[in-house]
Amino acid sequence: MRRLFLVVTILSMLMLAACGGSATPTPTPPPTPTTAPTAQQVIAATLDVIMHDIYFGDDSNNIANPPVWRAPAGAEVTVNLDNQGGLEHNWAVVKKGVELPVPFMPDQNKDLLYWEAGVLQAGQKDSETFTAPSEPGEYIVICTVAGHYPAMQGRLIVE
Ligand SMILES: [Cu+2]
Repeated sequence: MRRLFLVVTILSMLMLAACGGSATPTPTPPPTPTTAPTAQQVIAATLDVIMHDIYFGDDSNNIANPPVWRAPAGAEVTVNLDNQGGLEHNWAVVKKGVELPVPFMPDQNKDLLYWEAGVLQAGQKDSETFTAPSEPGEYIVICTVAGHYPAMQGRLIVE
């Protein structure tokens, strides 16, 4: 009986030492999530732009029915441009909230643009990349070639 008491006493002392005796408690690690997030997530978007004389996309009435492209805010955007027209065309995102002059003059009004792909010759294809605006909202897209806006326009929705 005495021997059993001794064993129980030693065991409890050992347990106390293991649990509470340590001066610097080791923090319990947080539970490991089942799906670990990647170190850096790159949000990307690809936009297809078809250019005609003188409108974007399928509907020739860009004023009443402007084509819409979408991109997440701050995303790396790849723009695949295809000029199927017989004239030069551009695809340019206008800064948010600016008043666009009619006609848009590519030389004088460049500072109103957030980004432009650059002028494509008739029949030319090109791929360009830019970083989408960090501010969500609706951005006007225009062709900067003199006289093509407002006939040739669209919208970039930043989400
Ligand atoms: Cu154009």
